[in-house]
Amino acid sequence: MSRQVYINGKFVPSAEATVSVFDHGLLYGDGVFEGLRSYGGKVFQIEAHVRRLYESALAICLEIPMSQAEMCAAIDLAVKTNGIDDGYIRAVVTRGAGTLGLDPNRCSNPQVIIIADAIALYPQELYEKGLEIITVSVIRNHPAALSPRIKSLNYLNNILAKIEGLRAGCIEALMLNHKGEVAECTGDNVFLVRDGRLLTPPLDAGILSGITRDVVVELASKAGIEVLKVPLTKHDVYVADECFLTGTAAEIIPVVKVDERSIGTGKPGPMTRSLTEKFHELVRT
Ligand code: PXG
Repeated sequence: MSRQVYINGKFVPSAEATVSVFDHGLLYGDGVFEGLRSYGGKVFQIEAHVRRLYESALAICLEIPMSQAEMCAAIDLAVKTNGIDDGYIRAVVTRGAGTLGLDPNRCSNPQVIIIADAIALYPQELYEKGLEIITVSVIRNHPAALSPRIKSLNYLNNILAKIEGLRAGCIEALMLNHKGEVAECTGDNVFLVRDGRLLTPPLDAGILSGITRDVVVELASKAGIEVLKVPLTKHDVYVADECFLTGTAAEIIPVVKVDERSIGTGKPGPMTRSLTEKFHELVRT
């Protein structure tokens, strides 16, 4: 179905929504993005996503030519204009067209793009049975080289990890950081359950500050579950009672096997199930 795509303040049919081949977003991955989701026509955690988009932009010295409130309104409008209930929204800001050189000061026209579309969900079977993942050799970007907290248009680090995972038959891949600690998956944050407590790597493990991660931490805390943001090793994963991933697209998805080792009982565990129920309740209200 042809979508109306927001580009620089206007809605145009998707075929006409184009950017220049001189855009530094294309030439260098110089730009930032967000992936959001709508439930029943309402965009979930819109302020948090827009805030992270502006923080990513700030970190790469990219000035977005509209306010956060205007961005929220434009995202809402993109969902309404396309008549979307349960959908996926991609907000992109590129550095804009410049010269064939790195200098961002030669780009004067950042492009603001919002695409609202249907959501492509993981098969339901994966939620019931759980995922099998592997640890890949590609480590997460060193924070001193390119902070994983920036959701930039350069996702090659994650794509290389995803390729390695896919070639091993896994749709998600576990990435370690430069210290060998557990960081995150290619598009999802990681949680473990051990002795009734919830464990997840801290931000300084070099990960994206996931919005679903924050929501899950809050749901768990409200339910009286102790949550620890602590450095984790592969060993911690292997001996965990439960493991699950969180992300805008995946929501909460159980992991039952890591590097060919069964996690816990080898089936989605009770805390994963209970947090998933709470998450579904939250997004449906
Ligand atoms: N880590 C990374 C590297 C991500 O890219 C997450 C964690 C989870 O963050 P949120 O804020 O979504 O809970 C992400 C987000 C896609 C897709 O199309 C990927 C993400 C989000 C939406 C869609 O694969 N990644």
